[in-house]
Amino acid sequence: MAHRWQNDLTHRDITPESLFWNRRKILAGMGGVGLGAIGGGLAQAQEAELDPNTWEEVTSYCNFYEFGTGKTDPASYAGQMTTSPWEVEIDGMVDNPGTYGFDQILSEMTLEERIYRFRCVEAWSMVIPWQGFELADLLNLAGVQEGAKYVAFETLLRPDEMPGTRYPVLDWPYREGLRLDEAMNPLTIMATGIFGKPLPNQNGAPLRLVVPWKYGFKSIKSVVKITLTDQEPPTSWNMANAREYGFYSNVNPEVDHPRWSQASERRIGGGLFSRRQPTLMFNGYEAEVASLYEGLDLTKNF
Ligand SMILES: Nc1nc2c(c(=O)[nH]1)N[C@H]1C(S)=C(S)[C@@H](COP(=O)(O)O)O[C@H]1N2
Ligand SMILES: [Mo]
Repeated sequence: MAHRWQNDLTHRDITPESLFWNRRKILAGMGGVGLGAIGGGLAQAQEAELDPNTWEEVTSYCNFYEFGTGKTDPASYAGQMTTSPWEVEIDGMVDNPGTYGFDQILSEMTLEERIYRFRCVEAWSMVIPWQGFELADLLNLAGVQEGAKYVAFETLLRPDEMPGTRYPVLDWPYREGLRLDEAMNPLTIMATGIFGKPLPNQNGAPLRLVVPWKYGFKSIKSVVKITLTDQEPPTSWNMANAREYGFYSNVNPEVDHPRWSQASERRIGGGLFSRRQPTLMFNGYEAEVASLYEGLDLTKNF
């Protein structure tokens, strides 16, 4: 599919480590001198957005509650999940309902790279180079029927391979949903890889949703079911705590979580240089998606 949007992150931003450290040194040298400090501050804010994360960071610090609630549980336990063969059931208001094999889906889709900011509702973030295809292309393959308004997603539920699902942490299977126009937005992708390699199990192999302007929990992993519907679908975190997690869950620095501020975020990685940076409206994708929410009170529809 042709690009219908402009990315401000490019391959260049997946910087070789040596260059990365040099850039940090250059920035460190800019701070603290009169007017220069202002320029340095601005440059630093921009850098903060573009700093890449490493394979190690992206694959070892994860949320995948089916394998436990600890950040390193997915990397420890998701290896047991069988991801081949893999089938995705597409049903509801579509012309071509049925079971689609992962390889069959891949053969129909054009893979491309998308380097996106990724912002968890817990106020940490990364920059991740995904490979995948636009969800719209898959939905068009299934043939969305007139009257469909929402897309519902479900994750695999296989308790013998997913130790976390033996506990009622969430109402399993993990469920998510989007409005149809959000699902059809060109920024919304189904990812099959990171850093040019197939998705590791802990990151949602073999196929997961990525919605870069929403909090990370909307980006449901290891998807086995996609349903087109005219009703807003129930979603796991909203079912667990509707006061804290809304259906929309758009990244918004002005609407705080009841228990913490969403105005800033901790960029994962960087060790000594680990720092907080301002959270951007719609995670920096305002130009692409703000129009989806025109006239909607984002404080109420959080
Ligand atoms: N099925 C499923 N999908 C999930 C989750 C989960 O626990 N189960 N966690 C979500 C949350 S809270 C985040 S922040 C992202 C984390 O993705 P990553 O581990 O690839 O960074 O996955 C989301 N998708
Ligand atoms: Mo998250």
